[in-house]
Amino acid sequence: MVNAIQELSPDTFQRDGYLVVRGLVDRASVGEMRETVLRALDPLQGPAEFETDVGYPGSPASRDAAGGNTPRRLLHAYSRGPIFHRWATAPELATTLRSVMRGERAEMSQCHHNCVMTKHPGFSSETAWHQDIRYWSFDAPELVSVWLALGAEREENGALRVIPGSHRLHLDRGRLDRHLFLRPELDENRKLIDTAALVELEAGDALFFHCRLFHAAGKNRSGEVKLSAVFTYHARNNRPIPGTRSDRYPSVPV
Ligand SMILES: O=C(O)CCC(=O)C(=O)O
Repeated sequence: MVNAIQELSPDTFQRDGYLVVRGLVDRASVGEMRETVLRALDPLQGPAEFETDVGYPGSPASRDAAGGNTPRRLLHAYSRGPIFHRWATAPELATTLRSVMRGERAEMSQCHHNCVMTKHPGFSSETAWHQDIRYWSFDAPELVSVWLALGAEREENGALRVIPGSHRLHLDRGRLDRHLFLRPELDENRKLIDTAALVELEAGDALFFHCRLFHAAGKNRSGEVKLSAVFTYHARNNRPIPGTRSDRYPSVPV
């Protein structure tokens, strides 16, 4: 299911905090993932997070409002069928992760991401600039997420934007709002945001990104749902802090 990785530069990952591997997953496997997800969307098979749960700009005000039942992500993707099982623990993925984790073996966290993003036209919301690590608790803030596009991702349908190198910044607390999003009204944040790059992907492309990389995404203004499978990995020696949300389920060695 996973195509050989032609060339991969761990140095690029360490410098930019992300890298894109084109055509990583073959067409048939992407098709099987899409079918599994579309079946789970109609009728909706939980657990899911709804747009209204996050309250981001553009999300419906409540479950009773128009679009209030729009799922934002299908949770527990790892448990949603063998195709996700195989992808999340694919040996080729393990090799790539090992190279960006300085030689350590990777484990997949079942507690974070482990989802399929389902960005719907009409009722999707905007995700402001944030670092995923903000609510995660591990020995070290060194996790890597793998975002697999199950269709084309463009600005129009809410593709991710990233701030290259931002995983290496140490920002004063005042640069972030109460939910730990970058405060866009501050000049110094504006300058940082102006350096952002749009990550355009095709089906089967994968984005590897660091948990401290600032990223954001817009609404889906196209006519079709955008689907992306996202799993998060930590090195075997980087443990979740006992008793936290990051420790609810055991990690899966890859
Ligand atoms: O697709 C989006 O809206 C971004 C999602 C995201 O950044 C996240 O869940 O951390």
